[in-house]
Amino acid sequence: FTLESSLRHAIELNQLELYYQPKVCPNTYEIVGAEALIRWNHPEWGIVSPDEFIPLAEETGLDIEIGNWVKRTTCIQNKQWQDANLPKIAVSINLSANRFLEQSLITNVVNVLEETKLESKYLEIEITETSLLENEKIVFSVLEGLKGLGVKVALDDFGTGYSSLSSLKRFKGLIEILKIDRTFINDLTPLDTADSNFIAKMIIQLSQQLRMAVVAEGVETTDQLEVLNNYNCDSIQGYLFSKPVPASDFEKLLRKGK
Ligand code: G
Ligand code: G
Ligand code: NA
Ligand code: MN
Repeated sequence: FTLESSLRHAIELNQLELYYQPKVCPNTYEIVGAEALIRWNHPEWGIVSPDEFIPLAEETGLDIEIGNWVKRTTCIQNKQWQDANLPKIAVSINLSANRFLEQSLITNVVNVLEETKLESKYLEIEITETSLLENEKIVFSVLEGLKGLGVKVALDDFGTGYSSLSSLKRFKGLIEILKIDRTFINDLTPLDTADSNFIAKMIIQLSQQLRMAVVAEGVETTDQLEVLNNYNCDSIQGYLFSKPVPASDFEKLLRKGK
């Protein structure tokens, strides 16, 4: 109850903050994108992880307001970076299944892009497979709506769900980015013949065949980086390059370009 009533006031009290984690090219280290990740700065509890409050927000309906805030704040921030002549990158947001599977998402996104004057190609939406398992009509209608707008959808945590491969087949052309779950990246070895390497390599090749962009999540070591570079992975994200950081720190990274 305490958590819920505090969360209810978190937005108006300015306690929510977006951190940004860069996505970089494994070859040049150039920043090619970012993911926005929410944090709650509580005056007594300190920084609360979304793992702790997003489920509660979803149960109580508070995630509607939070989701709108995340979308709008990301677009405002990205436009601000662009207006400051920093390199133009797409920034992705995470949407829970309930926030993804509603027709109002489309009008919502249109309105936010119009208000913030951000071009649609600079906003991306990350969803997990759970979002794709619901009512087929709604799933297709939302995916097609976003595609029509030019907002790309990324399939997050790829490989961990129940129907990863069939999702790719059913939604071919509508989901344009694939994010390899970090459990597969953890297991990479410098040895090209290890079983774990085959899996990552296969996912990368698969995405290339399907003309999807592929991002490796959770890259923590230079060995992993090297392997992913050899496999021609488009971009990498992980502690090796940077943790998720506050906007001001991310801006410094972006200013350096790498
Ligand atoms: O950044 P971190 O590891 O703390 O994120 C933990 C989890 O919270 C991840 O699964 C991430 O996708 C999720 N998450 C982070 N930010 C948001 C957000 O703005 N909305 C939703 N729905 N989930 C988020
Ligand atoms: O579910 P999703 O993929 O959105 O979760 C992203 C989460 O992964 C964030 O909470 C982020 O903090 C975390 N993360 C990002 N890079 C790394 C990494 O290199 N290692 C680990 N263990 N977690 C990471
Ligand atoms: Na994500
Ligand atoms: Mn993920």
